[in-house]
Amino acid sequence: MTKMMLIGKTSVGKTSLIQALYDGALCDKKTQAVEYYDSFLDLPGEYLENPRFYNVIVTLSHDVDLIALVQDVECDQTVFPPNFGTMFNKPVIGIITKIDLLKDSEKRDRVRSDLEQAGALKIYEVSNISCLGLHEIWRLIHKA
Ligand SMILES: Nc1nc2c(ncn2[C@@H]2O[C@H](COP(=O)(O)OP(=O)(O)OP(=O)(O)O)[C@@H](O)[C@H]2O)c(=O)[nH]1
Ligand SMILES: [Mg+2]
Repeated sequence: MTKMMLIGKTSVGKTSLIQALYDGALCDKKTQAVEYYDSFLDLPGEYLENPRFYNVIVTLSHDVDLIALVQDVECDQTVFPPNFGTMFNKPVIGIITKIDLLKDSEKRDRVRSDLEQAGALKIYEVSNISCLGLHEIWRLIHKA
């Protein structure tokens, strides 16, 4: 099974994504510490928001196979610096969450472009509410 690290700012829906995949419920509490859950390594948003923690993220990345940069579709300003993904010696993908809230496709395109500039090679769109796109994430994890 592929191990995936989820990196994204607070409240983008990282923990909810894991919960939606495993038990269908959305998350109702913020992540306080690094948490391992089956194939996922879930980080509190603060690890990305404060560059002081970048070295911790890089160290944790040694334990995983895949890095996912997570941003929600409503996000107006990215917190991923350009080429952020080059810090890792691992493949990097992007996940756009809360796609159920999409009203303006230009916004989605902007988020897509943010993730591409940060270094995401492929981008997935998901909703943890409608479950749209979750099967693709599941397939990534279960790829041999
Ligand atoms: N509309 C919508 N809301 C979502 C979705 N996923 C998560 N949420 C909501 O977004 C909020 C934050 O979700 P979390 O999963 O806790 O976010 P997080 O990225 O783990 O946040 P931190 O643990 O603070 O880093 C919760 O109120 C969720 O109900 C989604 O796909 N669509
Ligand atoms: Mg969380």
